[in-house]
Amino acid sequence: MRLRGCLFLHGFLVAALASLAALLANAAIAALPVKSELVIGGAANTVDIVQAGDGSAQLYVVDQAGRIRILRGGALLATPFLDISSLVTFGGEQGLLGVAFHPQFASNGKFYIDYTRAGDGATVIASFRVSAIDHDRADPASRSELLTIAQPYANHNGGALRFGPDGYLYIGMGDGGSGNDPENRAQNPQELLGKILRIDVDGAVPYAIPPGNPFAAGGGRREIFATGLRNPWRFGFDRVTGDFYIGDVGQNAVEEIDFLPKGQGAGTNFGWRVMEGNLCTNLGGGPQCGAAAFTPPILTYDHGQGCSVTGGGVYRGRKVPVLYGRYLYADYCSGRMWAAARDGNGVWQTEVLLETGHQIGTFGEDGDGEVYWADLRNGAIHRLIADPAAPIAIEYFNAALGHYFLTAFPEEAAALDGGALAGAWKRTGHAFAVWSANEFGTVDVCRFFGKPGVGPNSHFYSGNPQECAKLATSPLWVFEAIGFRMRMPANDACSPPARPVYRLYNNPATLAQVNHRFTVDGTTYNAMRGAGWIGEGVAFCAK
Ligand SMILES: [Ca+2]
Repeated sequence: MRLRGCLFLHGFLVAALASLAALLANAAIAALPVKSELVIGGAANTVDIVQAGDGSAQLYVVDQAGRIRILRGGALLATPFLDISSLVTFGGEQGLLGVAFHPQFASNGKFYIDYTRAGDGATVIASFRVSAIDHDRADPASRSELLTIAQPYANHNGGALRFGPDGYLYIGMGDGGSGNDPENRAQNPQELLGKILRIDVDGAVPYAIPPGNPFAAGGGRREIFATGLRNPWRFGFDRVTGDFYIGDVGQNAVEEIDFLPKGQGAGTNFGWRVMEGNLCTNLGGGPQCGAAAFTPPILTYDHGQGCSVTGGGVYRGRKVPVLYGRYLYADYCSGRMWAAARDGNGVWQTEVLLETGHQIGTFGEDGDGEVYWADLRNGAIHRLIADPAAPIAIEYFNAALGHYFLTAFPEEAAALDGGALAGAWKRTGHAFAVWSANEFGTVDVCRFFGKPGVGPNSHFYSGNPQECAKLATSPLWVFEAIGFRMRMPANDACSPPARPVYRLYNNPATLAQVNHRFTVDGTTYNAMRGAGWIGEGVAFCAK
């Protein structure tokens, strides 16, 4: 018995779900159980929040006016880590705009900044070293300019700065400013404006060109990595997968998130100024709108929902398990924050996570992957936390047993986390929200495990009462508990905002090796299918 295809819906249940769907259509959106809490106020003009990757718990907070301050133990150190305010033109979209710490910062003390300089407002990429005698201070005398880029207008300076998984420094450059890229710079390979640049800060002084850059051998500026961007204000790499997410600010109509899988995308053209998001601008100046030469965004929203996108990162922390693997981004004007992920068909799905009411100018991550965001205007720094009142099902894996397990019982999770139960159970990071017992339209999910020595080496969950009854009388399975409550899918789909929980089983040689996994993460579902597991579609719908 492999339980393949044994999730079935009986007629009465389908009918009940259909009438339920009508009822629920006008119900309040059930958001993810995530809240935001204030970390600290008074950090003025925060445009970047970065950790140094050196194992320390502190964060470096960038003040657009030209200072970097250390946030440690819930307070900002009084003396700035770096103060270059005298070197910076500050105001509007100008100032100190980004910082990135060298991947070997712990040993070489190097970090890099992006600012618009005093006088002409040109972009400068410069490196610094931490002080040899005081690690809470940068050495101002260590400043070394790597790259200077003239800015024809005051706006659209980009400013994002991050090291990629390839060890190269990625630099976000806006199209130079004004409106509609009047000199068509983003499509011009002889211009550094309107691009993502990529340089090798270790290969030469001041830098070398990575051989994979599209114009490394000629045809355009050698620093260019990707083209056709309007104002890539914030971008970031997924610390687990290495995938690259770019928030590119739109003109008057559409905001967009662009995406490149790890190690791919050198030479990608993201379309501006021929396209704004998925729209044709009719400005011309490059390939035809909609041409295959352009890589479209994975996510867009129009100006009914905001006016300026702030790209974030993929949540990889532990404190908000339901966000694990989700890409977070926000709008500066509306304060709306979204969480996005690919479903089991590989299609990007997004949902509103929070209505913050704040002018979100940046996201940041600490060393543990916990996510912070800042209000650019009032200086407040916040972080995302789980709503402790909302139940979730947490996934564990026992590597020795090759066995996945889900629990929504807090006492059981505490016992597993504490090592009180046999075997080395570890959280996978994956989790999903479950419904409370009294929530309308939900069903009990029964939980079974394979009878030792007889049944599969697996835990199994079902929201189908007939299936629960069948397993209860099977010699192969032992009933454990009603694990949690879920809604059931209709035609293998969940009615948003409920999200599908996919079921997989491996393809074993013997019954004893059968193992099941239930995951809300579409990327994981597809990756496991690619690795030979058998996908069984949507088992139930998480809150
Ligand atoms: Ca674009």
